[in-house]
Amino acid sequence: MMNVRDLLVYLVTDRALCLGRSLEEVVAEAVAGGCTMVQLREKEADTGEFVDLARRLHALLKPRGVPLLINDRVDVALAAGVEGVHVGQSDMSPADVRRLVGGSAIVGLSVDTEAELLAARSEPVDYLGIGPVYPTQTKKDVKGTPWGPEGLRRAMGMTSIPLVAIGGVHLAHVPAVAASGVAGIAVVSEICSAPSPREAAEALVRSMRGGR
Ligand code: TZP
Ligand code: MG
Repeated sequence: MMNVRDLLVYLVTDRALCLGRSLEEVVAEAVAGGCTMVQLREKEADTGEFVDLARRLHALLKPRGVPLLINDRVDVALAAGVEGVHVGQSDMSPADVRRLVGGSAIVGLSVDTEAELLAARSEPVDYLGIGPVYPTQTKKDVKGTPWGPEGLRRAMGMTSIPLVAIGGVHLAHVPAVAASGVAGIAVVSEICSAPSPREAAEALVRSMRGGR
């Protein structure tokens, strides 16, 4: 079972944005800085490479108690024995994912629009990734207009599934995003491309906790 607190500062990986550093290095730093969950997102890797990467990250994360999710690929998640899977609207349905991974795995779903958010309310998922919150260069095929903090606040009134805000979230946005009541933020570039992923994660965690 997922602990909602694990959603607080959620790192979604993109190797191309790691400034030449290895993914293991960036993830280890992010977790040292307090990042609470990690999603391995690989759009180009061959299956064998994807599973190897997942195993290596899992070996690093499991002893630290940080859940690892796999983007899209249930088979990769099962092979590597990680904590869960995150799917988008055109991937395997959450119900099929749930049947394959079982009741105790973490399953997340992306929602881009209000219609998707409403439809997701009956899905067997642990959280919804809602985005984009702000414009982003990291994902080119995002649908809909950015939600903004006001949109997130409205979304909070439309579902009881925990929400994680994704897309264009940078440190300066965190107070407004956190004030909307979402359970967490998910970031790619703010951590992967930071000069110090550890310090970037620390700052995000501190700000999500209200600057304390
Ligand atoms: N899904 C919706 S927006 C996005 C994903 C994977 C990219 C977010 O990247 P960044 O760099 O945090 O804007
Ligand atoms: Mg997908």
